[in-house]
Amino acid sequence: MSAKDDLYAREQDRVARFSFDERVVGVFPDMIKRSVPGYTTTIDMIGVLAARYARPGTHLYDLGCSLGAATVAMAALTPADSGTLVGVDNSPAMIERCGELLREQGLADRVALRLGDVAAMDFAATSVAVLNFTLQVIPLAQRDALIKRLAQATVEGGILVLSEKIRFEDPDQDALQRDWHHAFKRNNGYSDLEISQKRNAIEDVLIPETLAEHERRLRDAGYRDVQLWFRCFNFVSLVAVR
Ligand code: GEK
Repeated sequence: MSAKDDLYAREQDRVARFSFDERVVGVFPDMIKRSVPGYTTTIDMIGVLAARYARPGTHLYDLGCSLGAATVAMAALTPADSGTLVGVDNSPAMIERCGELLREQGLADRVALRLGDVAAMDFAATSVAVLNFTLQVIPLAQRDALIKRLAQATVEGGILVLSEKIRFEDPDQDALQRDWHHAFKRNNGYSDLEISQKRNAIEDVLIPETLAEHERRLRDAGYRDVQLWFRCFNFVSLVAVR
C-alpha cells in the first residue's frame, strides 16, 4: 500500500520544481491513480497488448517505468519465453523501490531493471515498447530522436504504447478539458490549493503536446499504423504499429 499523496496539501511560500524523488516515490501509486484519469485502464491494457504483440527473442521495454506497474502487467500476461522485459527509469529513488517491489512479487529474475536516461539509451530488437506518461516529461527537443530510434529498433509488427497528457489547439477546448481534469482531481480528494500548487510545480516539467503532434511524430518515425485506443478528457493512449 502506498501512502496518501499530501505533498501539496500545505501552503508553500515557494513551490519547488517537481522531481521524481524519495518523497514522490513514497506516495506515487496514490498520486498517479488520483491524478491521471484512466491510469488503471492503461496499465491493464498494456498487459493485454503485450500478450498480443510480444515476440520471442525480442525485448519488451517499459520506459520511465517508475514503480513498474506496466512492467508487472506485462509480466503477468506474457509467458517467460516471450521476450526480455526491461524497465528503465532515470530516478534512482524510483528504481530502488521498483526493484524492491519486483522482488516482493517474485519478478526479480524476470525483469532487467536499469537506471538510465531513455533518451540516451540503445534499444535492442523490440516487439513491445511502453511510454506510459513518460514522453510528456522528456524535454521537447529530445522527443523526435527518441521515437525515431525506438521505431528503428522495433521489429515489423511490433508496437509502441504511448500514453500522454495532451493539450488542445483551440484555447476554449483546452480550458474546458483542463477544467474537467481538475474536477476529476477534486472528486478524488485533492483540494484547490493542492491542485494549484501541483500545477505550478509541474508546469516546466510536464510539457503536453497535441494529439496531432504525437500522431505526426509517430508516422514520421516509421510507424505504419497509429491508433487512438483510449481517451479520457486530456489524457490519451495510442498504439503505434511498426
Ligand atoms: C507508470 N510509466 O506507472 N529517462 C528515464 N526515465 C525518465 C526520464 C528519462 N529521461 N524522464 C523522466 N523519467 C509509469 C509512470 S511517470 C509519469 C511514468 C508521471 C521517469 C520519471 O523518473 C518517472 O518515474 C517517469 O519517467 C514518469 O506507468 O508521474 O507523470
